[in-house]
Amino acid sequence: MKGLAGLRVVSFESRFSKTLADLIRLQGGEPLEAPSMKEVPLENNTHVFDFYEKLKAGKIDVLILLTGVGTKTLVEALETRFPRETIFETLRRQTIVPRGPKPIRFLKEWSIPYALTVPEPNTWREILDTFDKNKKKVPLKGRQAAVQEYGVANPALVEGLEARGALVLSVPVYRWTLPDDLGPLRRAIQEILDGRVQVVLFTTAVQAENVLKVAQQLGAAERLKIALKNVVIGSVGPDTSSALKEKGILPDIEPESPKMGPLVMAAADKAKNILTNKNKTECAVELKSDVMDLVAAQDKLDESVFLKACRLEKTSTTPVWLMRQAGRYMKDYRDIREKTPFLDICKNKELVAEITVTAQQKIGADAAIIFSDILLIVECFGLGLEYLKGDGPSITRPVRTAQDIERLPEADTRSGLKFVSDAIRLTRRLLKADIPLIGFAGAPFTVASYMIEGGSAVNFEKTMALMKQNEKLWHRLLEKIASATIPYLRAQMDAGVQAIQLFDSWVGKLAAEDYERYCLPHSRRIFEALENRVPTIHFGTGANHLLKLMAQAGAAVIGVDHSTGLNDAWSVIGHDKAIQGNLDPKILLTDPDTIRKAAKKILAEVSGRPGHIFNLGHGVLPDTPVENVIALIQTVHDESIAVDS
Ligand code: 1CP
Repeated sequence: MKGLAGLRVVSFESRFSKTLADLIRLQGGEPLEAPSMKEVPLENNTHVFDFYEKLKAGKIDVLILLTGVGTKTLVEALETRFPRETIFETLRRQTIVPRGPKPIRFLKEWSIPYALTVPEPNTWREILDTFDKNKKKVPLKGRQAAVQEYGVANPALVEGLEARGALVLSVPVYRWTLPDDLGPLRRAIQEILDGRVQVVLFTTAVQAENVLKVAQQLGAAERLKIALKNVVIGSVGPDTSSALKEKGILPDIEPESPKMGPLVMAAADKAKNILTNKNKTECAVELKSDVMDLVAAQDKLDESVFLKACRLEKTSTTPVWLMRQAGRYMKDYRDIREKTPFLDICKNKELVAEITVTAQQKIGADAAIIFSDILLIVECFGLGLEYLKGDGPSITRPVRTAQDIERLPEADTRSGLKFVSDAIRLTRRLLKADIPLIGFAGAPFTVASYMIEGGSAVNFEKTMALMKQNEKLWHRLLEKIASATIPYLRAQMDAGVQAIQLFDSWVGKLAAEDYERYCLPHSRRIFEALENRVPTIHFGTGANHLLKLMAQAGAAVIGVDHSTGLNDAWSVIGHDKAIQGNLDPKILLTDPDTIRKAAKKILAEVSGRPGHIFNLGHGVLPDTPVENVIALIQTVHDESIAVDS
């Protein structure tokens, strides 16, 4: 009798998925292939190249290497453009601080000296202690530090370095991300939760993280960990096993040789015994769950016209939603606003959910955007934020001087903006199952402009002055904003949004070369950190001259305003990206006939090319009649041009 006969075996392997499935079949098992990773080409590691340019130019004072794999991958990425020896020569001239034995092993192999040794257990605390003890040898105050990250960022370390006066450049190195098609992985998770899987096989360390990430999107990460206790867990080798243990998943099987063949043999040999013991010892957890529904709901969302268009797939009708669709033009909102100050509304999940859902339903939009504001993050920096009726936002203590920026605390957006995640969870439950919910944040430039100007601006004089007069300080500010925005957006994804929009509303004020130098790296860092977990949209106004550069920041969809034709914009950003736009919001102040004509013109221009999300060129204006908005949405749905391929 073959060892895996009668057992259903999940494999998370990606590249060699078929091979592993065959090995499982050879042992009589039924394989469930659930690829959980996608390789990111090394040459796409843009952060690495930006960092290397600075390194060569002598702009990095100290380089901290956090992991062995990351160090190796960093060099491999650089090798796609530069000869190995040149890279080593450059590195030999640097002050390098490796965190522990793994990066040291590579440095020794490559004959690259390092300045300090960090004692065990090599956490961020020991790294900071080591710097404290070696202030003379490797000072941090006023120096530029670069931190190589692999997989996850290390905010505690960055914060500690900044507290010691260093400027910190994070250098994330990526090799893997989630696969484009998450369907098989989601189904495998569902089967595990439903108790229909007996064995799961992990063949690399990254899989543990990715599987839990996807389970989390389904709201089932904790339940998955519990369900896995009833399943035989096979791990290919020690690195994978320690990644699993770190996540609270205990491997049952690890073969002597870390390869797929021996892993399957070991599973065939031991799985049945382990299963018998598990069923005896661990009281079978209640496995019937509502995850089936969660997965079905996720499938429904994935098939929505909005998300299909984000993925450049054909849709039956052109999806449409409107920026500021839940704002002051709507009586339902004004009634609530009469009684409650704006910030109080934003912090009340019931009101947020009500406003978001009512607006989407009333106008029939194909997506909802969570009711919130791009400036709430400013409160987490302790700057004081007010919304005065009719006057827009006002920041009580704007940042203007070096001291103001140095003093900005590390903003803890996960707890400071927890109310946004709470509101997202509630809104998700109240929205119709096939209506995606969009989360958002302001892009670093636009948020910085409010922080510097103290409120809405016309010419952005103070912002421009800071940018041009003190580049280091400018980058420090934008880095701080980006560092706060990343966990904020991750929290929104964890809470259940299906897409993210980054508003860079005022970035069009910048010349292209300034955008590229002062803003692009920070926006790009945010998109990269989101790792394509959901589709991303990148929007700016008056930014025609920046579209090509904005597209390089990494969003899947580019939002364009009404000052350009969609096809022209598309040819600049490339047809591998979806496009969102672009009716002039002033048209909505006219009458239904005029609106219909204008909408049809845009639809005719796009003529059914997949990947168009209809929207305005900017937000709905406060004086817009709601009937006009309804007429617009209706027209887009009725007049969509479906093209057969
Ligand atoms: O449906 C929705 O879109 C509502 C949710 C939402 C969003 C996505 C609000 C509610 N604000 C935003 C984003 C936002 N906030 C942006 C980016 C979009 C854009 O460019 O319009 C910007 C620049 C802000 C900043 C802001 N907040 C302004 C603009 C001020 C300026 O400089 O011109 C204003 C007026 C606010 C307050 C605000 N935010 C949202 C509402 C409904 C209001 C009005 C508050 C009130 O009722 O008094």
